[in-house]
Amino acid sequence: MFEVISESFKSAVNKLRFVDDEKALKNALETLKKALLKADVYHKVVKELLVLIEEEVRKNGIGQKHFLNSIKSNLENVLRIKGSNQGFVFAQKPPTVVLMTGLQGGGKTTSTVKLANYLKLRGKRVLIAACDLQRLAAVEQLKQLCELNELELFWLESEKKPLKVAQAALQKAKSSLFDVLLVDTAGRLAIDAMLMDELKDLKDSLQPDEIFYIADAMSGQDGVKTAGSFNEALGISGVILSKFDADTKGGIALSIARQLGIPLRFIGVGEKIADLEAFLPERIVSRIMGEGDLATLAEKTATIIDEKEAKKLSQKIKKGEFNFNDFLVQMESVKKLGSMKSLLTMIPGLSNVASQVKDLDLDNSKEIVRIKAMISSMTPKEREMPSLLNNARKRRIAQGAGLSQVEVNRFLKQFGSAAKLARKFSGQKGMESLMQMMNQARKQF
Ligand SMILES: Nc1nc2c(ncn2[C@@H]2O[C@H](COP(=O)(O)OP(=O)(O)OP(=O)(O)O)[C@@H](O)[C@H]2O)c(=O)[nH]1
Ligand SMILES: [Mg+2]
Repeated sequence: MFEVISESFKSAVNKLRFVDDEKALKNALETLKKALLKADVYHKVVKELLVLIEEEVRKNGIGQKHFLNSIKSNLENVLRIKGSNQGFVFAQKPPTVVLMTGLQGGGKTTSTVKLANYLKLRGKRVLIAACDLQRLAAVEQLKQLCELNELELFWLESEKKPLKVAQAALQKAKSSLFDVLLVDTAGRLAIDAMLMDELKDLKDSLQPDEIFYIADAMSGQDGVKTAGSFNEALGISGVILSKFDADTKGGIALSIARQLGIPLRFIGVGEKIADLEAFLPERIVSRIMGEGDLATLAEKTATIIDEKEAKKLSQKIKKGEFNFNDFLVQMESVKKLGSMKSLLTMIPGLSNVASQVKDLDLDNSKEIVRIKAMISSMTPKEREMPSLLNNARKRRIAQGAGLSQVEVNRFLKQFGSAAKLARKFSGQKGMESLMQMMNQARKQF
C-alpha cells in the first residue's frame, strides 16, 4: 500500500530545517524525485509534481513546514480530476447503473461484490447482474459470494447472451425499486474486438451512469495502458484499483488518475468483502503523510456499529463487566471493518506501526483460533462471568481446548489487561470524539 511512499516523503521532508537555503531545497527535491520514481509513480507525473512543489516553496519561503504543506496540496491536486465524480455517486433517478469492466482475473467480480456490500452497509438496495457468460464457473462464483454475504443477484438460467440478462436485470431493478444495479461482465486475457463489442452493446442498451474499469495494481504501467484502451473504446468514468494490498510501492495509485484523466474511485485492499475503500484525495493524502484518516475510520465504524449497542457496550466496559461473549461479538464486528493493516494507517500516528505489522487475519490467525477454542470450552456462565474461573475450571478449559494451562492463563491475563485498558480508554476524550465523528458520519449517509 502506501508504506514505501510514506517513508520516502518523510525522508525528503527531513532534509529541510525549519528555515533553510537553496542547496537544501535542491537536495530535498532530489530525494523526493527519487522516492516517487522508486515507488513507480509515472515519470511525467513526478516531473509535474516537482515543478509545482518547487514553485510553491520558493514563493512561500524555503523551510520544512512549507515543503510539507506544498507536497500535500499539490498531491491532492494531482489526484483530483476536475469536474469528475469521487467515491460513489448516485444517479438523480434510481437505479444507478454501473458497468464493471476489465481484463480477466483483474478483480471485477470481487470488486462488484465488495461494492455491493459497501453500499448495502450504507442502507442502499443493490442488485448484481451476472453477465459474465464466458467463463463456465462465473455465475456460480457470484451465486456463492452473494449467498454468503446476503446480497441480491440476478441471473437467467441457460441464457447465453449477456445483453439479455442485463436488460432483464435492469427491468427488475426498476420494478423492484433497487437503488443500484451493478453489472459484472466477462473478462479476456487481452483486449479483443469481441469483448469490446459485447461491452459496447451493454453500454448502448443499459445507458449506465458509470462505467468502472477494474485495474489490477500489480499490472503497473501495462494496466494503465489497457485502461486507456478501454477508455477510448467505451468511455470509462472511474477506476477501481484492485489488489492494492499486494502492491508495496503504491505509486500507481498516485499517478493512474493523472495519466488517464479518469478519477480513481475505490481501492481493493484485500480478498475479503470488507476490503474496499473509497479513494478520496484529501483523505488518502493525509494517510500517505502519516496523519491518519479518522473520517474514513469513523464512517467505516458507523456502518457496522449500532449506536445503542455501542453505548451499552461502553457502559459495560466502564463497569468492568466486559465478558467473553462481548469479546466474540466484538471480534465479529471488527471483521466487518476489513484489513487491520489498512485500519492502522487511518489512526493518526500509527502509520509507522502499520508498515511493521503483518496483516492480522481474524479468521485464521493461530492465536485467534486458540482463543475461540478456549471460549467454546467454557460454560455459558463462565463466559458471562470471567471472575468464576478458578484453577479447576481453567484446567478443564485447557483440556477441552487442547491447550496447556499456561496458554489458558496467558490468554486470561491478556483479556484482563485489555478489559482494564478499555475501561481506562472509555473515560477519555479520544473515545468521545470518535463517537461524535461516527454520529456525524451517520447523518451523511
Ligand atoms: N489480495 C487481493 N486479492 C484480490 C483483490 N481483488 C480481487 N482479488 C483476487 O483476485 C482474483 C481474481 O478476482 P476476480 O474478482 O474473480 O476477477 P475477475 O476480473 O472477475 O476475473 P474473471 O471473471 O475471470 O474475468 C481472486 O482470487 C480474488 O480473490 C484485492 O483487492 N486484494
Ligand atoms: Mg469475474
